[in-house]
Amino acid sequence: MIRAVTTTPYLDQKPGTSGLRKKVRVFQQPNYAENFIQSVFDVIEHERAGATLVIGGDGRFLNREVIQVAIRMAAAAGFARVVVGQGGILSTPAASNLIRKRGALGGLILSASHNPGGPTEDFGIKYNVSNGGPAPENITDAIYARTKVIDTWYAADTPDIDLDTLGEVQVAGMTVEVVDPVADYAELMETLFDFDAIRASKLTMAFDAMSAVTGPYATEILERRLGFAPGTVRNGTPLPDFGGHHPDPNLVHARALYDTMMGEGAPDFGAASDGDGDRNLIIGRGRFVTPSDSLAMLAANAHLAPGYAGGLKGIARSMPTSAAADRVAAELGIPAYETPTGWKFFGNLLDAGMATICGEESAGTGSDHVREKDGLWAVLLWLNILAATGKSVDELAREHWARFGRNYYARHDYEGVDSSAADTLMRDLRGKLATLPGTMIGALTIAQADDFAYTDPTDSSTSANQGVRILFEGGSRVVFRLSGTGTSGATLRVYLERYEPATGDLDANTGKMLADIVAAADELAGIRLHTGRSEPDVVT
Ligand code: VG1
Ligand code: CO
Repeated sequence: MIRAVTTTPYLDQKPGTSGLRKKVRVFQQPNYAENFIQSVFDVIEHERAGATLVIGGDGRFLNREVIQVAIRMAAAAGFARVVVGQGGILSTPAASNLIRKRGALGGLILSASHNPGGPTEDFGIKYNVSNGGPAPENITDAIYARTKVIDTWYAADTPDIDLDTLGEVQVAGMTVEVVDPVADYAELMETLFDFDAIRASKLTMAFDAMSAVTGPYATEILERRLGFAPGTVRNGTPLPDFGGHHPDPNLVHARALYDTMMGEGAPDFGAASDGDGDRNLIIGRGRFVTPSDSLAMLAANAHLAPGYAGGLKGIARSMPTSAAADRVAAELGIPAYETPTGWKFFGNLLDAGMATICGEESAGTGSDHVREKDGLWAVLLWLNILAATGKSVDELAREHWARFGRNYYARHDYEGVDSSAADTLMRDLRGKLATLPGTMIGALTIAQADDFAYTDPTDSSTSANQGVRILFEGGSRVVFRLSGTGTSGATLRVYLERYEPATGDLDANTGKMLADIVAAADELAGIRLHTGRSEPDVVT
């Protein structure tokens, strides 16, 4: 039997950079999750009959409850099959892979990614389309429009299913298949990388799963299949509140890993991932690699892995990501693309075969093997490169800079800023962009200042207001934008970059190298003035 439940719209269900993210207590309001899921199903009304839907999440608080709701609603919506990860678990890249492998219409990924979890923290729902990637803006806009007028949601009147037992069950005429969340993903990784060479290299490593979704994936792939020592994977059990930690693999929240890698007796290689498994932090023994540099170094060496032996078609990066990858693309003689922040903008380039590797400064790297960024993929590509070259991370980094020059880079985040103060800051900045070119700030001359707009080369769709860029003469720059993934107040992100040519100072302190750009950023945007903050909350 199908239940039709009358509801009223919530007006705050606009998907952000990566799906709908809110506090758990917001999701616990009557009909809140149901309204959003029904809005997704309404937008795909003409395609869903007889189709397959993938469902899974990062195991955070509310994961199981919302999965049960989504299964009942999918049955009412006419789906023929739901494929769900055992225990409700699917990392974001594993979900992307399953959607592609099963020819699914799409998937619901339940995660707030790098945001903390637990009863007082964050939850999220994201819809991915049939290529395995996040729904593009025309679809997220349609979902949002639907949430504003929705009046009914539908669900099969059935009990919860057993999410922990592998196999198939029927829910009101729909098949629900509970699958091993790791198996297909691990198999895909074996096709891309030389597992034998990694095993034979006798490299040592530490992987911090941050009590989030990558635990089971990393344990299976690193410890079981690649033979890394037991205990290589730390915090390997997914917990609903991530052990009370912030599952964001950066130098602040993955501090313990950083200390291990900088300390006595550090292993060769260190890495961490985030809540839903799509990010990666890379630290070699004694050498932190910025995500922007990691993208460039992976692209420069990808041909050493079997999956990329034929070379790359192109490299794409988000606008705030440093230009290090562009230099690699130029040398390889392949196109470089600059997209707005968020993985949804890479999907068309990957589908069209225009780019092979993509990345973001926020610790996201991936390729055309799925349509999401992929934390463990980046770790395995690094391991493959280390095994193939016999070099250390530090050696590879130094050689890279000696060849391409170095893009010193940092991101300063001001979190929990009053929203109207943040809006005023951005508005004032946008208001003066036209007057900036040619002016000097300290010793820096502004060459160009604009608000980044993107036209997708495959379908000509446009996205405006994607972040303010101030480009200085000589290749340095500062970028300002407001986060689209936060759940309280505003987060101002200030991206700082300075290019030092191969003949320049390649082993300097990043803070020192960026000091004049930091000062210029404050002078340009009035950060102290508007936010009352003298220091960022997080520097990555
Ligand atoms: C942030 C990052 C962005 C990333 C997004 C989703 O967005 O800056 O690069 O794609 O998170 O990543 P924002 O709008 O807060 O800057 V995840 O791992 O949270 O899905
Ligand atoms: Co994530």
